[in-house]
Amino acid sequence: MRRLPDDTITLTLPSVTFDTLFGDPDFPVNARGGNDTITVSVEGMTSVNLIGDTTTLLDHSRGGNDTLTVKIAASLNTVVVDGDAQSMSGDAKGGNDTVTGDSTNSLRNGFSLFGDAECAMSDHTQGGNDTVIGVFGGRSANTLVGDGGTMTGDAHGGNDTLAAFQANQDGSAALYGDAFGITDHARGGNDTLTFTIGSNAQNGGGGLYGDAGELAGDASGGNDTLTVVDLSGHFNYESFTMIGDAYTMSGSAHGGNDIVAGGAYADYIVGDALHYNPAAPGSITGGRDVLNGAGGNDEMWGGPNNDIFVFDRGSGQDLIHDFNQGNTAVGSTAVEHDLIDVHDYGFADWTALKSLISDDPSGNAVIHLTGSDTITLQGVHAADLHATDFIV
Ligand SMILES: [Ca+2]
Ligand SMILES: [Ca+2]
Ligand SMILES: [Ca+2]
Ligand SMILES: [Ca+2]
Repeated sequence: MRRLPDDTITLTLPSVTFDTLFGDPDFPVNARGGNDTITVSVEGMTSVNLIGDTTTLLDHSRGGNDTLTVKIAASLNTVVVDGDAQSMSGDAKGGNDTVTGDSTNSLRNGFSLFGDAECAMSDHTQGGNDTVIGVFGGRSANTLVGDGGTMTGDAHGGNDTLAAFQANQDGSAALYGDAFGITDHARGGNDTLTFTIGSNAQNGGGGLYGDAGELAGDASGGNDTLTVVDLSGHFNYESFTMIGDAYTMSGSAHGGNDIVAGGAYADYIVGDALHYNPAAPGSITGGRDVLNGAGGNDEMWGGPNNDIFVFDRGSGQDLIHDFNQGNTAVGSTAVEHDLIDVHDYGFADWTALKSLISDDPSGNAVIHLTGSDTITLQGVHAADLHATDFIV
């Protein structure tokens, strides 16, 4: 396999530029891209597409391990960065890239960062294990994707690390561990997604999707870890939708076993998906997820399969929508057994906890953990709960 040279390129693009830049512009089929380091500064009203290797990785081509950085100043820039290519097909493999967008001190600059390819990853393609970093501030909406725009065929997503950092007052980001859409027999990787709220943040938030916007066909989600870290130390408006697999699961999609840990705000915390369109009753299966909304009044859905809902001191007034009912949501008749972990509250035993559970006027069980922390179980009566439903 021909190996292309390693390049180091640093350049500044002036205002009003429309450019596509490649790490390996002349890329013969079945070559291996160089390990390139490319740093681009953009000044304003610039549209740039920075690509670590080439337009399309075909056949047995391999992307290099590239370090791509775009620094964004002024305002109204459009930035798309691909760790490897715009699309990948055949048996192509993406490299293990580090892709960074930084618009900290600028206004209205949205960037889209992809660990592998912004368009399709098809056939037997394999995404690399990439690090995708987005740092932003002024009124921008940003997108970080671990692998590609879409994954079809037998494509496999890499095991990626996605890190969004809100360094300034306003801004949001959507993080997808693998792709916007995954279908056929494609599989998501095991990804780590983190959104950090910086000390200057005031308004923002976003969506963290362990795998994709939609998992369809016979696609499978990976085992992902989603976390919000709050360094602001004071209460602002930041709200997150955090989903272990995908916003929508359809057909015969399968959820992975995910860990979802929210921030100090009112979040949506979801193990598998928010919406299900099964091809037949029970054709969709969920993973065994661990969900922790942390502070704020959170809404939680474990989805199908046996999930664990964890509550630590200061968890707020939370609502579990589908305790032991996630399989029903996809039309499965399999018995499901979710658990509620309240170990952090230090109750002596089940008897002590049971005395704090009663029905609200609508007949939903409410667990009164403290004067300010409660868990409401939608559609479950207090009398239906047992010691085996809890980790005390
Ligand atoms: Ca890559
Ligand atoms: Ca991935
Ligand atoms: Ca997942
Ligand atoms: Ca689940």
